[in-house]
Amino acid sequence: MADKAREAIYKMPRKTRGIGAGLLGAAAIGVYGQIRLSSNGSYKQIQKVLIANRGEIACRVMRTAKRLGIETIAVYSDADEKALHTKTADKAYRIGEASPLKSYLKMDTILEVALKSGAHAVHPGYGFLSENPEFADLCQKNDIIFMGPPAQAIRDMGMKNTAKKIMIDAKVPVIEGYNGSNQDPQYLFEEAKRIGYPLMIKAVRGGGGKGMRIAWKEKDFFESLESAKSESQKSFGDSDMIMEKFVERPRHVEVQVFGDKWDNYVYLWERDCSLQRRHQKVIEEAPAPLLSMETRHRLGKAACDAARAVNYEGAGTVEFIMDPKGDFYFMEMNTRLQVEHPISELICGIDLVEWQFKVAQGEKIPIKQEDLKINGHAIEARVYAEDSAAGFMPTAGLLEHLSFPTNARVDSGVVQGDSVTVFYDPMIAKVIVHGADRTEAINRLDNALNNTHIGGLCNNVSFVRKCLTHPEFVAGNVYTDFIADHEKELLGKDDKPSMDVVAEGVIGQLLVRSSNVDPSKGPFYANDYFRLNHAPNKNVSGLNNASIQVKIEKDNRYKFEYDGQNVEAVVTNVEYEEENVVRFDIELDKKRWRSKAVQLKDSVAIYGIEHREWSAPREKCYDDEAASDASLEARSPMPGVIEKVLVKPGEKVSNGQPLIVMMAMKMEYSVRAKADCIIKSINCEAGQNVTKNAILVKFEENQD
Ligand SMILES: *[C@@H]1O[C@H](CO)[C@@H](O)[C@H](O)[C@H]1NC(C)=O
Ligand SMILES: *[C@@H]1O[C@H](CO)[C@@H](O)[C@H](O)[C@H]1NC(C)=O
Ligand SMILES: *[C@@H]1O[C@H](CO)[C@@H](O)[C@H](O)[C@H]1NC(C)=O
Ligand SMILES: *[C@@H]1O[C@H](CO)[C@@H](O)[C@H](O)[C@H]1NC(C)=O
Ligand SMILES: *[C@@H]1O[C@H](CO)[C@@H](O)[C@H](O)[C@H]1NC(C)=O
Ligand SMILES: CC(=O)N[C@H]1CO[C@H](CO)[C@@H](O)[C@@H]1O
Repeated sequence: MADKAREAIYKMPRKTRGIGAGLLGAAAIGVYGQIRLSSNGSYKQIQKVLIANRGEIACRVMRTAKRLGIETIAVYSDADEKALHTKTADKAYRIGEASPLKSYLKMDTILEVALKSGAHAVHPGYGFLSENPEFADLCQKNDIIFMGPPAQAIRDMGMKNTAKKIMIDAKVPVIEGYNGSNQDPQYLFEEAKRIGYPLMIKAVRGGGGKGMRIAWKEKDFFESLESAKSESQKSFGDSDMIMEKFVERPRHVEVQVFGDKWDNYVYLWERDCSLQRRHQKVIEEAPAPLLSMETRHRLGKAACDAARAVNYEGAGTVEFIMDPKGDFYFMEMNTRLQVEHPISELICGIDLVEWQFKVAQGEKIPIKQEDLKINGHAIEARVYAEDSAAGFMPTAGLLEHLSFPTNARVDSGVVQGDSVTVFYDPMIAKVIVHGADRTEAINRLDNALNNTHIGGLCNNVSFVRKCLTHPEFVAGNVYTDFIADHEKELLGKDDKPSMDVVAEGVIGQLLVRSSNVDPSKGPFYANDYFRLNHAPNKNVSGLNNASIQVKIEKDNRYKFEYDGQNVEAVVTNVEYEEENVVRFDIELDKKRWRSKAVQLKDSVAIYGIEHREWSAPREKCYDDEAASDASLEARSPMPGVIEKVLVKPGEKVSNGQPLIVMMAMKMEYSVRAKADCIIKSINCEAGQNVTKNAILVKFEENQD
């Protein structure tokens, strides 16, 4: 192909490019910007890809790359030297220290690795550099394909003001708000009055709920503004804010779109991601429940209009806010592959990462819009290391036990024995299922989560299951405040577990301990099991360390007392899987079920009717300050870095007032006063690392 012909195509208006290139034949495919050409000018495939990310998404991209015969290059920080993504790649390069700023966000270092390793393309995953136009440019300048949209599309969509303007021009529906350059707080306050409350204050460069706050009432305005600004400054190096009317009972509905270099755009239907906590998604499903096909097509078309308006290429997501009437408004476009992309893959029967490779190589989108049918229903649950009951605080620590269901798709970047660290997102896995319809998908996911066993680390598996099986969720009545509105049912503590739960706990402890009687004897478990019969009275720990005395009689009959009642359970089919894992059937009160017990370092985890860890107790995930006197001190609820100290010794503070701002796992958290009091001393300073439970502030007793 003569250079002149290529030049000609390149200069054609975008809309006609496809036609021009079509006339000139296949050899012309490799002409635009980033596409690599072999020396004779013919089109060259991506044969080696560097994944500029970590964790589950790095592993997920590698899976498709390997299937396509593409060589994979990983980069890793010191904290990830032994991580799954590092081990999975064909080659891996260290890029720096654990902190993202010193590794996964270092553009030059990553580019250097790409050049050194001969990568043809860089896949940025999500987060980190995925929506950084400078990085996209940098790759392009160095003749490396950036597997995302053109830098300009990232820029347009990254600046919320610009994005909104482009959407208005493209006739995509948007919502009322303030998007000006005057950032004077008093001016913003006046604008907020005009828009009305509740009001959303968002970082211009924000995303993923970072740098965003809702001011419910006028009196919250300045605190919310300050907090959003500081988080934005931290995350994006920019603190300009926009404000919007906050739609009550809104749904978060987003559309997966795809564009190629040939002016083709398709939508892969919508996802409902309404179930959120801390503005971050917990459960996502596709398609969105209770929408008419007519609305679905309108959404899809609006999303393609949005993508076309910025000359989008590759995988992207257009997010809409939808009111109960089904009217929707453009929120933002995420110019990358999303965390929840698998549910779209499942209902469309495609591999989005494969499409990314194709489109990045200059190929056309392989399927036409009219052939993209919705097949069944898919749901994804995000399994996090977090303490759902304690304000969804992220946790960190060792995954002492980890086993995943075999009847679901599980995208994860960790294995048993790995740690969840404070440096990165605390997501452990995404558990994804597909069903013929929504009901079937819900049941499958509940079952899959029942078989997602995590031991030694606080996690939200039980919480997610409660959401999933909540009657309102089952009915499809989802909206973004769902979790907050149903907090009581979803997070309420059951002080008194059922007899069944206690029975599996008690028996599981005995069985798993007996397997550890003498490990040197090898797996002759029957013997150990028998030994219990010679010492019929055993104490195990019950709830809150109460001791429960268990009598073991002939025929594997276990007797104990609970809550004033005599309990008698029969245990059968005991199977030791590994040295620390035992499965068994329990028969109690004409009921029979199977349970699993795992011996952890300081406790026994039971996965049966419930997932529960029995003492000798580890530290609780987060002290709800029962242990400390909230009127005398404020403690750090998690390990993290002190961001800002807002008070001084001698200062009088009132109940609820923020005292300290800290960052942990990329989230900002305010430590607040739990009573009216006077500050006695500040026991930390900005920039300092603190451990969980560290005393941050001490109070004097307030005399008035
Ligand atoms: C802000 O939004 C209005 C419409 O609501 C639009 O006319 C204006 O151009 C936007 N300004 C900026 C700076 O994006
Ligand atoms: C239970 O006992 C352990 C020591 O065996 C102790 O560390 C822990 O604080 C106790 N927990 C409760 C709730 O009493
Ligand atoms: C075992 O449990 C019984 C009954 O709860 C209690 O009286 C006894 O003190 C316990 N023994 C030990 C060693 O904890
Ligand atoms: C969860 O799994 C356990 C054991 O595998 C089983 O006994 C229990 O019935 C299951 N619960 C649900 C709701 O599926
Ligand atoms: C503080 O924590 C960071 C990570 O948050 C870690 O890299 C650093 O070594 C810690 N510094 C100190 C003094 O403990
Ligand atoms: C270990 C842990 O934090 N589990 C939480 C998961 O969610 C449930 C809510 O259903 C909480 O009660 C648990 O504390």
